[in-house]
Amino acid sequence: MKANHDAVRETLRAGIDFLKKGERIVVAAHQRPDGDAIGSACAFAEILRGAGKKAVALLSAERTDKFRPLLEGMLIAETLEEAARHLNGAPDMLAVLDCATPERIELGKMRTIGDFPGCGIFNLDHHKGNRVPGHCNCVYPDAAATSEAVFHLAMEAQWPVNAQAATMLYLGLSTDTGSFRFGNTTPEALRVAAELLQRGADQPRVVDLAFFSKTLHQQQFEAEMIQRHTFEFFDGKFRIAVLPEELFRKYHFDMRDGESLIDLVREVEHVQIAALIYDKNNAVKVSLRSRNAALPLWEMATRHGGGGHAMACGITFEGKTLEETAKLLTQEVGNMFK
Ligand SMILES: [Mn+2]
Repeated sequence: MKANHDAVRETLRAGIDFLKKGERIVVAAHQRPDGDAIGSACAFAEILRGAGKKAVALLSAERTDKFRPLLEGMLIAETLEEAARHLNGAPDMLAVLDCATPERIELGKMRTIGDFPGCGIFNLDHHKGNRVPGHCNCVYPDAAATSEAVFHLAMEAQWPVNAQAATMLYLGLSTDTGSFRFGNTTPEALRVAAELLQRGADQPRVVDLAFFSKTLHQQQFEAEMIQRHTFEFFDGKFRIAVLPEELFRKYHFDMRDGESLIDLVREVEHVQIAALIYDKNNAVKVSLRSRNAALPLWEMATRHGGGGHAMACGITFEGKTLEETAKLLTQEVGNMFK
């Protein structure tokens, strides 16, 4: 957020002025919330309460389970009705955090942004191309996480960030940077992390829950994936995991816990390109990673209707089997090695 500092500051000031008009604020994030969605939403509600507002995070219970020990004492509502009870009345403002599109906002059963008539909509995010129709939009693609943007906003407003909020923001920042390993680990992200630790963020607990914990089933799933469903081509330069439905059923595994599976495929020495493919809703989902800047994937992915970044892409193939998809990808990658 340093690059165009004045412009960022100006947007933050406008955001703060807008938020000051709210009395009862519901803070929502994207569906199937990850660490940044949960962390930034909970922290933002906490910070707003510290600033004298009534505020509550609205999050569905199904995905907060993993981080439950961190969430004790946080004010979280699962439905809009429950949120209104916490606020002593209907909300007059809806803050949407870490969510790039209006369709993806988690607002409880059957609710949409249209169920908030007369509410001011505040949109705070770090996804490029964000199109949530906020009355006030603060979008920072340079921020590693929405949690980083929340911290800057709080500092600009001089709103206190207590230890609990710091822990939540640290959760968001560390998960969105893959524990400060991904390419979005900027000097600014590390500066904010340091500030959060200074304010009492519970780093050991965050790292334990986010990076050193999985269910036994998850670990067994991963072991079987590596042993039986991962294949190498081109002298080990291309490695692909082909995950059949039975494997998911056997270990009751949900791909929502599978964000780091591709890293297991990629991390073997000599691998240049890694792929992971599985069935979802009658289509084949593909995750692709390159470890070599001279082998960017974006062109190939977009040619097949996918997208993403140079080194990390996704594609969805309709009307193909897993085997057909694996064969096609192997051909495509083979051409890249020529
Ligand atoms: Mn995020």
